[in-house]
Amino acid sequence: PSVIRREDYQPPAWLVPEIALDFALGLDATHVTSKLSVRRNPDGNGSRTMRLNGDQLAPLAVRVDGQAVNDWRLDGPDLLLDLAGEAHEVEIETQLNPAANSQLMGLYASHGMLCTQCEAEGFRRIAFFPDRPDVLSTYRVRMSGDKAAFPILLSNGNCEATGESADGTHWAEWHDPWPKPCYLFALVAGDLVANHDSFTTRSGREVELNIWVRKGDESRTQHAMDSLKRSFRWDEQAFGREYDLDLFNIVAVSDFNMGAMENKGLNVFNTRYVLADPETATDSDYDAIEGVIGHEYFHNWSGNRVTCRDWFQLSLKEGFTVLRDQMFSADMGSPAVKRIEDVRVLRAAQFPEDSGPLAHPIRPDSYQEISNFYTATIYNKGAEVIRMMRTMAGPERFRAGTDLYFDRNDGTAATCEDFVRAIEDGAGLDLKQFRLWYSQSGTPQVTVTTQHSGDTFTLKLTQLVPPTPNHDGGAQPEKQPMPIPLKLALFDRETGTHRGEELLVLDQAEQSFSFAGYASAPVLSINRGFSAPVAIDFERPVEDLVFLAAHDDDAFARYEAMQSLVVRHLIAAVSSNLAEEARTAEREAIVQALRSILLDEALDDLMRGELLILPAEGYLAEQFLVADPSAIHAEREALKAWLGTKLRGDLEALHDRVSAVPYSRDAAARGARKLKTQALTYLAAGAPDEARRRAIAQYCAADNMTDRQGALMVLAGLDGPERGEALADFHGRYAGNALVIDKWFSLQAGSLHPKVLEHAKALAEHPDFTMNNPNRVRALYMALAVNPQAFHAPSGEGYRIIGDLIRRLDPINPQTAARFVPSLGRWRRIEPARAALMRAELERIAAEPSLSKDVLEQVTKSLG
Ligand code: DPP
Ligand code: ZN
Repeated sequence: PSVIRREDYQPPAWLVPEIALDFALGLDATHVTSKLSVRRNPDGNGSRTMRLNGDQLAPLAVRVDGQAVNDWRLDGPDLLLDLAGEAHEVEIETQLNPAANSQLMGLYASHGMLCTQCEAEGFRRIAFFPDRPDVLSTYRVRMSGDKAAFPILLSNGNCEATGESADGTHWAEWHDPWPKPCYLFALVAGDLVANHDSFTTRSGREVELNIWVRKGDESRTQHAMDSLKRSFRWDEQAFGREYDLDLFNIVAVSDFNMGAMENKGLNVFNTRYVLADPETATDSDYDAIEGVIGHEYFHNWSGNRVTCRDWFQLSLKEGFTVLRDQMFSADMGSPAVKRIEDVRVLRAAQFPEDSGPLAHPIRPDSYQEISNFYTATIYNKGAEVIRMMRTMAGPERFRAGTDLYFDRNDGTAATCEDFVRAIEDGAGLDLKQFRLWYSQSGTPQVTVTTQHSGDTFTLKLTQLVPPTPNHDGGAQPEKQPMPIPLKLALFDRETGTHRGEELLVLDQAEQSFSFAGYASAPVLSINRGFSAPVAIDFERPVEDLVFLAAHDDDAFARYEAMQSLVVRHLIAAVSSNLAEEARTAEREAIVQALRSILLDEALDDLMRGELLILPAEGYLAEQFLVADPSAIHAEREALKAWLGTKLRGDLEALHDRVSAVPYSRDAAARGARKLKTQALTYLAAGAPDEARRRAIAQYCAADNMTDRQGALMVLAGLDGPERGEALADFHGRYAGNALVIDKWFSLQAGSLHPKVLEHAKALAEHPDFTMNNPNRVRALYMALAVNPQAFHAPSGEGYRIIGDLIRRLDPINPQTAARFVPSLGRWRRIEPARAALMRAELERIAAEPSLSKDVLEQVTKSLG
């Protein structure tokens, strides 16, 4: 397989300042004529040969300056054309079959509509073109098609003309004045209805807003529309960014590989990030919609106005835009809860990536298939890296840095280096050493030891960036220390207060920091707000954790203290380092800590819900060099049961209290709903009969999806006739609502029920299951892959099911298939018997005769 390297970047030999596309639309035959005005790039290598990328395209006709030519040649899937002069007009015709496009890249059909997905390299499945993000063009798009089948015709920019023909077809012409790379091109044709609205920008531009959906779905678009208007306003206020066209369209599509796509002026969304009403969407769904709507809208500046020079710079737009959407959601809701959720996602998805076979820096050095690099590292760690710059600069100086970045790079295809330099210059930071965060992979480990003598408190910190596997010859044998900004506070044990938060930057392998004026040893609160994406190793007395869990005024640090209390207990218990008495004593300490959280009247319920969440099994597994998933699962479940038993009275009282709160979207009611299901989860472990009774009542009384799904999830994990009845009721109630039926699949595949693998196999045969819809595939199989007791069943059956899925899905949709490989790729960190089974499964996949590049890259790297 060929490896693409960052260091090999060459500017394009030819530029395409303008392109005109003409589509004669049909579901199984769409004729495309593309007219490229090309110009030799003065900064290119001067080659006469223009490379036009293609992917399964055949040129039906090639014309240069109006004359048919036949001296073009194919180089693999690409078309090469020699051009003599400085500027030419190149015209190529191709024919596509959208209905046969199951990969969902390029132009494809979904429920009778036509739509496109071009990022990263889908445009080359539509037209021969230099498919690279540093070729920016203005687009003119004409499309024609059957008016009855495709009454709505959309593309980027503004609609400039429409018309009808006598034969029942109609046409539209769109023009996008903003030059863009082809990955931001989009076209949609179908029978759609819109929620129409408008927004007036701060300089008085009136923007028409439309959210297009299939008929019948329009009543579920209001939350998305409200989120969109809040996004427009927020970006003006927080980053000074204003929208730049008179029209902003969103289209919801049910067959979609990603969450959503930021095409200029025409965002295409997975229905799951658009459609919501209380009856069918949970509170988390509402939050996710707000976050993704914001994310895609914010790309208009961080991604579209300033795009990426090449795909190695992906984090330039994605890391920055994730940070922007996190800040937006924090401002719209609870910053404390949002921060905790974001860290939980980072630890669940990115830390394992960083310590596994697919580790890569946020700016990778090489790839085989770019689709595999839309990762938690590029997105979430990328956001953390930029967040650290903001922490060190402070909000105002950081804003000066981003203003400078947008000013300097507007209209260009930029690099991560351009971003860092703008922050350096605009914020007045020296980021020389900090650039290591872009080139080194691996989660740094910071070890903390403390000393108190006289009235001085001393902190000794060491950092280690662990070695990570390096593929394609890009070895990084030794890592260098990086600047790690750590927020900290020193608490007085008596008063429970501190003298103010400080920011330290640890930038050497080993460093000491002293604090005078502490007659008695303070309690250290470190990495507050998760100021750096590192793992902290700090042996400390349990009392200090209990103290911080009760007193820390930084919400994240308080959560972290609670997590540490549980994590250290479970690690010791799993490693069988605990005598029975010690185990009981530690469990009791956790009972006490949780009880004070349950009873703390100063806490709001959303935050209380965060503090009650036990560390995930995946995160616990990460704490071991080699983990035993059964032991972790058993010990964690046993702790849950202990807590459910010991706290039964408090949990029942809690469930009673929150069940009385009526439905609304305000924070108090959302907090109540979060706790309702959490109380049931603990009770299910400690007092299953009581939990069953309450879950049935909650299910039947539910007037919203959060309560109904939560109750059903608990019931799905328990035995008894009610389980089947409730599942059947749910399925019948929401038949035909694809997003809700996805939940029905997920909660069975994700359940604690001992027969979950049998259930999953039956679900794969259910008439509602299909391999052709990525949401449905993920609903069943991703839920299973992240369900530790199912996936890691000692028989290896969980691995087999995921392995079979990858092999069957690869020929249909390689991009989605490849997403399942990392779960098996973790084998080195799992105990030997299971590791052998996981590895065997990867080998079975590798032995398939014609694997996609996507799956092949992930499998080889996972085995290598
Ligand atoms: N649509 C994906 C995202 O917004 C890729 N750009 O992150
Ligand atoms: Zn994005």
